[in-house]
Parts: sequence; structure tokens; C-alpha cells
Amino acid sequence: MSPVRADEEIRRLFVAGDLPVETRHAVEVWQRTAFASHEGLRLNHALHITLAFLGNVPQARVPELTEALSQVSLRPCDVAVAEPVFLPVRGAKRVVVLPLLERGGELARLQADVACALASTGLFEAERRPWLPHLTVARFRRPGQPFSLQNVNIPGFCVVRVVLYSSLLERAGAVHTPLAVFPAS
Ligand code: 3AM
Repeated sequence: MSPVRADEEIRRLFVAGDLPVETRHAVEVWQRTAFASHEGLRLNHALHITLAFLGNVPQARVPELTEALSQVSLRPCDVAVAEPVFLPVRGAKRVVVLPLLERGGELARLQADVACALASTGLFEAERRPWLPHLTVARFRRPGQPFSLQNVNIPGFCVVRVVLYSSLLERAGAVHTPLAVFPAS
């Protein structure tokens, strides 16, 4: 990866699959009840399926990324929402996620294709650990212990678009701004 110059404008970037509005609402309803009495957690309302986290990238190179992403063949992906899991698996927990399950492996293929397209720009290196499709629904304010959570009953949904997001870290949490949208067809 090329070094970043001190005078370059930098963006913190990631690529994610978006949720249909009904799914977003269903997750929010579940979050409100499930975490009502857990003040040690911050609910995540910026719900998305992270496909690739790029981190800091010079603004001037964003067009290369959008060009690379536009070459990916995007097919709609059907997924089901599984019961909540506390991560990391070992040790004190930092997040609560809803894993996503799929039958045909389309979403996993989409993630691999997105990662490959991004890697071709030299601005992204794929993570070694296997990708876990999930929605992060809450973050521990301080690493903590798991607790029992209400079952989820959120209908399956279809991922129909991929978005290149810029993430600005603010005191109240990250603010995500879509820079480019890639609809599935
Ligand atoms: O919504 P989730 O949690 O799946 O956890 C961050 C979030 O994904 C992840 O990128 C998404 C947008 O912020 N993220 C943040 N820093 C990361 C890093 N250093 C990271 N993923 C991998 N490595």
C-alpha cells in the first residue's frame, strides 16, 4: 500500500450491504426490548452488513475504489437472521451481533468478489480470519460478560445493494455517509 502524505485529505472507508427498511425497523424493535435493562451497552442504529473495512484512504483514490466496485457483478442475496451471539468468542465480550445465514452462499461470494475488487486497487488487504456475515446490534461500553437475550424473530430479507461508506468518528458514535451506491440486478 502506498504511503499517505501528511497534506492529503483522508477518509475512513468501508463497504457494506444495506438492509431493507422493514428489516431495519424489525431489528430496532427487537433491540429496544432485548437491551432495555442493559445500560452497559450502546445500541447500534447504523445497521449494515460490513463486507470490507478499508480504514484510512486518501480522498483522491476514492474514484478508483468506486470504479473497482462497479465491476463487481451484484446479485440479490437472501439471508436469514440467526440468534444473537456475543463476540469475541473467547474472553470479555465487546459486541452483540446477529449472525446472518444463507443457503446458497451468494452473500459469501459477494463479499469475496468485493474484497477481490478492492484488493486490485492496492488499497485493501483481505482479513485472514473467515468472514462472519452479521449485523452488529450493540457494543459494550466496557468489555463485559454475556447475558441471556430475548430470542429474535426477524424475517429473512434480501440484500439488494452495496454501499461504499465514509465513517466519521464522532464523540456520540460513528457517522456513516454513503459515497457510492451499487444496486444488485
Ligand atoms: O458494523 P460492524 O461492526 O460489522 O466494526 C466496524 C464496523 O463493522 C468495522 O467496520 C464497520 C464500520 O465501522 N471496523 C472498524 N474498524 C475495523 C478494523 N480495524 C473494522 N473492521 C476491521 N478492522
